[in-house]
Amino acid sequence: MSSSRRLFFALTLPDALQQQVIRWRAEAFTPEAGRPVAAANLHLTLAFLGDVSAQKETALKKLAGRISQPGFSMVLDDLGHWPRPGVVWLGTRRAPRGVLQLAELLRSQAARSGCYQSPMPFHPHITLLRSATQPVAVPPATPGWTFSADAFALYQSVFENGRTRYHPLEQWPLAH
Ligand code: 2AM
Repeated sequence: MSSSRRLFFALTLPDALQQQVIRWRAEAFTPEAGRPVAAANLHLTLAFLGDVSAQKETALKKLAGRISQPGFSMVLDDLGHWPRPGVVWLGTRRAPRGVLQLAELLRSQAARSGCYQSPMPFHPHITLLRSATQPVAVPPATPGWTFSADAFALYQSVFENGRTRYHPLEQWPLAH
């Protein structure tokens, strides 16, 4: 019997940066602003795949393994609030070409493999708060962390015991 899993490609935040972000977040937002994403769940989605069969997952992993791209760095100097999905996010004012190229490639491979891709333009972001549907006082600036990406990963989204967790399934290096 074949089963499907809910998958996405993403950049992993290094542990130290996850900790810095959650410490800052606790000061920067009131508890009413939204529901904080757990430190271990902080990531930057490159391509959302939805529910994927085992066969399609194997094909997508093979395609991902053929990607040869240099790593890149980005300054996390942007913040925003999308009231409709109820998301407060951390991002960058100047997305490096590397992140746009990698996302474009993964998204076009996903589309060609039959995974629906949103027509909305890719906006690289790290979701900080969810259920943020009311107006939120967004701080004027971030500490301006630098995030260096030297790999990307395929994640499974698992909902168990009332919470969502993201499990890395496989990781591929970005060349130096
Ligand atoms: P979000 O953080 O902006 O909600 C796992 O759910 C990841 O995939 C999250 O980063 C989420 O983005 C993204 N995601 C979930 N559903 C999506 C969809 N339908 N289209 C694009 N991205 C989605």
